[in-house]
Amino acid sequence: MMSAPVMWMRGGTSKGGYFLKDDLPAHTAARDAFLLRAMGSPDRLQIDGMGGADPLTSKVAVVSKSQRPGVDVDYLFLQVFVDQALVSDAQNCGNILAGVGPFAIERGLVAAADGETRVTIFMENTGQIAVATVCTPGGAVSYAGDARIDGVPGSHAPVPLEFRDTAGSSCGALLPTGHAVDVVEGVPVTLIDNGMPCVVMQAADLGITGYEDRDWLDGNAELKARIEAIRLAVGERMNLGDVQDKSVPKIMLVAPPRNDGAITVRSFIPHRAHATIGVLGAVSVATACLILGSPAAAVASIPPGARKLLSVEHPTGEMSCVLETDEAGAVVSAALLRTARKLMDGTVFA
Ligand code: NQM
Repeated sequence: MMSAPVMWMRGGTSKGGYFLKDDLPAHTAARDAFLLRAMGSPDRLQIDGMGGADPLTSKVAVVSKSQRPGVDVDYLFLQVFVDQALVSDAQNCGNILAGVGPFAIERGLVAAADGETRVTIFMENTGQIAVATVCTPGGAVSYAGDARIDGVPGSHAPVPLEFRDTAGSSCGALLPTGHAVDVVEGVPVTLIDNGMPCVVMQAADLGITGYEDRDWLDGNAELKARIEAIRLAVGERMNLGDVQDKSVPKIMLVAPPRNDGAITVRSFIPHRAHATIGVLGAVSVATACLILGSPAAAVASIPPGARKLLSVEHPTGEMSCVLETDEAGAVVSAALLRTARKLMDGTVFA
């Protein structure tokens, strides 16, 4: 039996194990075998492990002090599949990212200032930078505060996240095919990557309203088969290769907003419906809303000005993205509010 020190944390609307890189096996195959056993995968219930029987609670952050100039820590995100023996680094995760700053301070990788501490994070999955601001009154992390995010009960300390260079994070370009619209399996879609590779299409084109709840979406085998066919068809075109065993691209089904937001989204990540929406997924969908002629732009309600607050409505509320655009209307940065909470600090056995 192997064991490793770990902190279990909620990051945004996700939950997982946060490890120091040096505390995990150095070789990828050994590391992945350890994480599968720690989470209890493959098993639908993850009964023999720490995972929560949901892709949103079967996540891992691997954190180390960075050698890069101007960067505090390196963060590798790993998705541990629930019912398959797969661990994937082919996607990033902006929700788990919310816990990385607090974790790095708690483990002594970053010195805390009195008040708040900005932590610059290199996201290894995509080679890009995020800046998280962590509440550190008296030089110690505080998780208590007044910030609320939909999908998480109660209020917690705010963890604002800023992204500056997310376009083409995994696909090499914001629009990997160079088109605002491609038609795949008869459905008009935008293939886009502003931090997360996404296939954005109108829910109505799949015969649903886009206002259904997670359980209904998860129970609809016909819909799921249709979107999986679209997903498999676009992998190569998005420069992601064969995506059969990958958790990207994500599927985003959009509809007009109902609660004064910019757009409504139901996302598949990619085989289960998301309870809310991913952080970088939301940034990518919000960016798609600004692409003229796209299926998202056709149903979105966009505020004027170079700095836009876009509220992305999801199954259990909304996520507000602040997008900065340049003179040409291209998105140059994105910011969002998340919260995080330390749940347990100890040793996991596998
Ligand atoms: O898009 C789920 C989540 C995510 C990813 C997923 C995320 C992001 O909500 O940045 O946060 O899309 O698999 O944690």
